[in-house]
Formats: sequence, C-alpha cells, structure tokens
Amino acid sequence: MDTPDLLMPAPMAPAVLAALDARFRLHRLWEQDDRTAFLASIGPRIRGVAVSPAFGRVDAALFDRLPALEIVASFGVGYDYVDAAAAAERGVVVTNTPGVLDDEVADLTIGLLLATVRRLPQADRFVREGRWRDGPFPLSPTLRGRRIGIVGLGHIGKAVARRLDAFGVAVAYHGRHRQADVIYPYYDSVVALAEASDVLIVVVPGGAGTRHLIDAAALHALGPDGVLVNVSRGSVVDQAVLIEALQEGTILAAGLDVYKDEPDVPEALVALDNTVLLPHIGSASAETRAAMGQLVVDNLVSWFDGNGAVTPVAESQSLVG
Ligand code: 8YV
Repeated sequence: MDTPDLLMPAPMAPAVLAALDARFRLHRLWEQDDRTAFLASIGPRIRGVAVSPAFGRVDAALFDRLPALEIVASFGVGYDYVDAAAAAERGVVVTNTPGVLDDEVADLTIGLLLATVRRLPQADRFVREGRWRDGPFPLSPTLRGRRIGIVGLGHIGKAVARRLDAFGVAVAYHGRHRQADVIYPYYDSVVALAEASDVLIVVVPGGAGTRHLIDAAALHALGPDGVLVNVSRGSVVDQAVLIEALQEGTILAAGLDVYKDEPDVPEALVALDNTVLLPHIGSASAETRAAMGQLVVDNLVSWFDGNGAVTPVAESQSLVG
C-alpha cells in the first residue's frame, strides 16, 4: 500500500489528524513559517487535501500549486468555499459530509426558532439581571398558528419539516423544483412563499446561485409579524437590508446562526432586541462534529484504497461515474 501525501491547510480535530497520520503522509500547512515556499516544494507531491472552511477559499489558485491533486475532502455539508466546478475541470473530486449532521442541524433550527419567537435568550437575561422581582417578563409572540416557509427542502430542510409537523404548524416550501414525493405546498418563488408565511427558515446551500435570495422584496413579503431564521449561509440573506427591516420593524424578529463575514457580527445586529444570535453552531455538538470528521477520513481512505469517494458532491458526479 502506498502512502499518499496529503495537505491539511488549517487544523482539524485531533482524531482526524490521528486517523490521517496513520494512513497518509500528512502535511500541516498552518505550521509552516513560509507557506508559499512550503507549497512550492511539497505541492507537486500532494494527491489529497483535507480542508474546512476555516482555511478560506479553495480554488484554482490552490489547484495550480497542486498538479497531482486527486481529491479534496471538505468538512461540512456546505462547500461553497470550494470551487468544485474548477476542481471537476481538472479531474479533481470534491467530497463533503452530508447526512451525518442533518438531525443535529434540524434540532438546532427548531431551538433557534423557538428561542426567537418566544424570546428565550431575552427571558434568560431578564432573570439573570434580577429584573423579575420588578414584574413579569413581557408576553412574547407565539409559534401557534404560524405558517412556516422553508427555503431549501433538502435533507436538512426535510428534517426540520418533520419536526415542525409534530409542533402542529403548517409547512410550505420553496426550492429550485417542486418535489413529487413531498406533501407540503410548493411556491415557485421566495417572495410568493414569504407572502404565504409567518416564518421563513433558510436552509438552502450558499454560493453564487443563492446570494441575496432573501432580499428586500422577500422581507417585505414576510411582513411586520414575520420571523426570519437562517441556518444556512450568511450570503443567502442581504444582511444590510435585514438589519434595516429589523430596526424599522418591517419584520418582527430574526434568529441567525450564520452571517455575511463570520466571525464578525455587525454591532447593529447585536444592539437589536429582536434578534437571537448564535455563533454558527448548527452542527457543533461533539458527537456530530466527530462523525463529520470521520467522514472526511473515510472519503480519503476509500479513495486511496481504490474504492472511490464515499460522498462526492454534485459537481464531481461525472468524475466518479
Ligand atoms: C460547519 C456547516 O460549521 O456543514 C456545514 O455546512 O455550516 C457547519 O456544519 C462548517 O462547515 C465547518 O466549520
């Protein structure tokens, strides 16, 4: 069995490092003082990359330095930071970590929805700050009777919808296509879905195709009693327009796990009382992050054992047959 050279640009979990060290010659880019010189010397031998969004963009500029590259194993279901089309053009397979995080992200989404509508963080602060003694916490809005619009009914969207079924609220969706096996009403535009909804939950993948899908028109259609929950990517929402809508009360509230420039969260969002702000923790339990890391390892091991990629992304399908 040969020992392929792998590049890891930014640190991943210790268990992932240990598993990759056991099977590959793993090069840790972040430990190098002169990364450009290091890449120039080691780049031609690199056959695989294990990477997470912490590194920044993975695109032609990196591929140019790795002429023997066969596979990029990305941590996370979303891989909008990887130019998977440019990779495919060079015959490089890209893998992600779908499936293992669906339920975790769906759980978090429900938690964020309830926290936002029933104002749980605000209520927690109210108790901690000793304000309860001065009177009861103000009545909150309710989830009861709300119509929920899911933008992006993929695996995670469906896991969210299943949970919402149990809450006894109506669910509808928008996506690129109507899905034949789904009972929920379909709307062919975000604005039409927003008009028919009191909550929009955004679970669509990030990237150029969904940039600012939630714009001024969508928020206007959602209306003054409307709640926005975003657990996908900050790029999907026009953040400046969202801040304005929250400040002016043209929507009621927002629960956000993702932002335009993470980890920078605009002061304007922090200052608002009608936002619940999480630090991109949709999949961030120890167990689920371990499963995602294991899937990165499994993809690389399977590929270099000659058994193909386990979870290639859509853009790589033509390469894996
Ligand atoms: C991760 C995610 O936080 O899977 C995704 O797409 O957004 C998250 O699970 C991220 O990919 C890595 O930090």
